[in-house]
Amino acid sequence: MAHTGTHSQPVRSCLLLVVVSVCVQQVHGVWPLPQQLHQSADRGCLSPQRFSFTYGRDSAAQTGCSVLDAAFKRYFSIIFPDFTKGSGLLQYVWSEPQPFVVSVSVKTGGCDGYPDEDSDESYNLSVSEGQAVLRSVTVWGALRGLESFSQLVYQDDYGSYFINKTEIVDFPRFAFRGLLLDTSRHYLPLHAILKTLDAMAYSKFNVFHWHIVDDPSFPYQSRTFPDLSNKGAFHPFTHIYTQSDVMRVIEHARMRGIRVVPEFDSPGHTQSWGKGQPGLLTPCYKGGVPSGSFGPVDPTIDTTYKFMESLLKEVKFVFPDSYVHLGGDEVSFACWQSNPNVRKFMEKMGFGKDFTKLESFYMESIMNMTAALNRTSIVWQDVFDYHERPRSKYVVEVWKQGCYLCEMRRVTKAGLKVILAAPFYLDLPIPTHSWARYYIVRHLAFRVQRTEEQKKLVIGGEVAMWGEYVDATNLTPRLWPRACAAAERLWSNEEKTLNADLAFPRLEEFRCELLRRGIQAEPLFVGHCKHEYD
Ligand code: CP6
Repeated sequence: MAHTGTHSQPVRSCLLLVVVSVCVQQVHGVWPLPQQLHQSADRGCLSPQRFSFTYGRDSAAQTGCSVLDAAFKRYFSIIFPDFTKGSGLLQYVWSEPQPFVVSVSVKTGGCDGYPDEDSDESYNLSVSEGQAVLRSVTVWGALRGLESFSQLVYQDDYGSYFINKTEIVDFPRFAFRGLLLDTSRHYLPLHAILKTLDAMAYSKFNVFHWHIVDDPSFPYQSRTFPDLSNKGAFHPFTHIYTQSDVMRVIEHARMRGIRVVPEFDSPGHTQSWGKGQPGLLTPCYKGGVPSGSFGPVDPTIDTTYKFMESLLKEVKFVFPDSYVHLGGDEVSFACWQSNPNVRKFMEKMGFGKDFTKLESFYMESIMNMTAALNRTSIVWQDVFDYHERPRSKYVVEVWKQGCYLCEMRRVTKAGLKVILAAPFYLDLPIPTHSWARYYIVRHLAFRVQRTEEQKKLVIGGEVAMWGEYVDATNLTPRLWPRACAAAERLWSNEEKTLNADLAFPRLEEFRCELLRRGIQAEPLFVGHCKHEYD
């Protein structure tokens, strides 16, 4: 069982000069809750001078493994921030350092690859006197185990570091645990994205959904179509992501076992493309003449498909993930309807007056292109709703609030994979204490007609930080710690984590840990952290 309260412990001070100590220690928990966690009151101390991570003798990865070499350094600094920053020396002067070794063994190498939808993230962690043994199948599992290990370490009032004897067996409930950032409504500087990736790793999120195009701006600097950002970004030099920025994001994410899934949303949400790609958007008509305004991408002309094909080829070249998000949401049909060429095309295709057929025709074409490039398409639920009998396999993301479980049932019944976003909007400025709303979501509660196959098709969920009201000034406190609630829902065993009251003290403690790591997470309620941070 996880210990979440305070526990009296036998005095086992690390100090040679024994300080009179009222030894009421809090055993540090792990967020999100591991599948199995056994902790004992026995504890040992750690000192930064005698602490090391090493590769186990039988490990397929050894020194030189990029992902784990970097993770060892990162987690050393996270566990011992004082030591790394060069302050807090006093506490070590009197101590007799005990060696502590964390031995990490992975079954398969693969240090230079990317995490993907089939990556095994399971790990076993055993912490005992003077050592910890971490075993996993892949380096991605080892990263999850290192994160849990780092959360088990705590400091007493004198600054000494401790860890309790602990056994963890852990694996994720869902393979897809995403977080969406919208860099179109507001530009987010690179450092804000990188910091979000750091915090994602602390909560074991593993997919960064980069909503990179929308009506207000297009900050992605395309190799093939540089005018898209030259003319469609808020500013052509300062508010863009260059190819090297994108590579930095992908590498920062890879180092943390996080996939980067870009969203090139069309045919709607593309006003910003119109400026740099004349002829792409549908001209809207008023009173029989062009009104001067433009609607969604024009699905009736060949040049549109040539453009999308070139763009998707570039996307395949730049983004290594097997998934590409193609959007397809919230297409307004009024402009298409006003345009005589579109109406003629509808007639020729036999679509009658049903514009959902036109959208389906367009989406199917670009999904076929994506499949031909060996990539899996994700689309917003609108695409499925317009086309319930899918001709090809794609992944559906459920975003409409309403009866989202009904939609999950329909999508899985049609044999498609589904990701749930609807209950996880974080952009709206509702009070922090509403975190429990995200916590109590039950993905699989569509009991009517639910088969085992359907359950397997629910691959995960995603928190969405839409950008209308969010930029780098308020991103972090609006995301954290509320996103952590969803993170636990997506990682942990549902039966052990349904009670938000039980989770509350653990989440408060984890929020303090985020502050300690430099993530400006909002307070959940009245209270204090053991150390104050600003
Ligand atoms: N932007 C884009 C949005 C939303 C969508 N697409 C959205 C709108 C309302 C809600 C949630 C999301 N802001 N491009 C829909 C997927 Cl409640």
